[in-house]
Amino acid sequence: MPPTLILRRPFDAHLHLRDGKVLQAVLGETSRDFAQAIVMPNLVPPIVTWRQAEDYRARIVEAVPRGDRFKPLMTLYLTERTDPDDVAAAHASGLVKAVKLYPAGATTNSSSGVRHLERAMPVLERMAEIGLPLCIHGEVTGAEIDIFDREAVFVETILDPLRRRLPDLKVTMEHVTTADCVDYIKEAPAKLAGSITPHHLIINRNAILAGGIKPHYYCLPVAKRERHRLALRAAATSGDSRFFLGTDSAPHVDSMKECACGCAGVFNATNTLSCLAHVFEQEDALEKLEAFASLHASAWYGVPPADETVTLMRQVDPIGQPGKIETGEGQITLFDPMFPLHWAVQR
Ligand code: OTD
Ligand code: ZN
Ligand code: ZN
Repeated sequence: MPPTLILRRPFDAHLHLRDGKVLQAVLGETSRDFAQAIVMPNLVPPIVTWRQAEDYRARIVEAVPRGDRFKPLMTLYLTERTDPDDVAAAHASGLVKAVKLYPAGATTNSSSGVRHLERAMPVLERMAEIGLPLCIHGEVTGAEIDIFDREAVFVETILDPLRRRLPDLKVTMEHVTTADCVDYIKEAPAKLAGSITPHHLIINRNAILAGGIKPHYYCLPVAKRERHRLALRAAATSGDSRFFLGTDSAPHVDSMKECACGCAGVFNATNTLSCLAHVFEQEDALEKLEAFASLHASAWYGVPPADETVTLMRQVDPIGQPGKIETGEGQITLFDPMFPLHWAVQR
């Protein structure tokens, strides 16, 4: 019998599903392995209201391939005009599990995001009262700040003051990429957690730039130096419940990435579990994988973990990977970890 891992079906705490043909093409890549996911609201135009989230959820549910059981957990995109009552009602209905803060201009489809945090304070105060988590794309946007420093500067100049002002607000720092942010989360007394992507556990910034420019490794926050990657691996495999999987699987068709101004995003849904098993095995922490991928985020968002399980087996030969998936709008390239994967999800 080959080495086998049985996990509760995982929880992806940060997922981009898009809409239309791309939604149809990518959803099965997640629903095949995952029981549930926190779905990002950065469509064009974004999902801002309860009503929009309800309609988007219906489109996702409609697109789930037959035979898969998948629960989309919805978020609202915070703007300076968001109505606190609408947010509270969407939360009370059970539909919305978090609100997402994109500093305007920080990442893909963030132009409707927040320019002056002060203007969003009434919503944030209400969220602190009702216990609704805020998910944050934690990067400052000022052109004067080096792109590799934008997360660390955000933690110091925005996140820390916000948490001091609203200590009851539950905050998820999304896609943590720096040792600075890992340390900040570990030191926080409460109400703060961080999601970590598979790709930030695997690549450092050399993957993007050394030996030629590799657009499929470009995402935001951009991958950092090796010491940061090692800090992320230590956090993910530590068993600390404040760190959990958020894949940030962010599909873009190849023509949008392989060009003079390619957009940010790594599509990894298809091989996330194989990549994670590889990383956790390397770190001698396979027994911590279920907590990271399936349990910590469920507890944080107050959603029961899945009853069903998923089984991974370590096979001698590398698993076959598609490389690209087809959509009605072009091909999407799958994240290539640059090493052979041996953990196969049993289907
Ligand atoms: N990062 N791309 C996208 C989102 C994320 O910041 C993120 O959450 C996207 O394409 O939506 C990316 O690089
Ligand atoms: Zn983000
Ligand atoms: Zn994202």
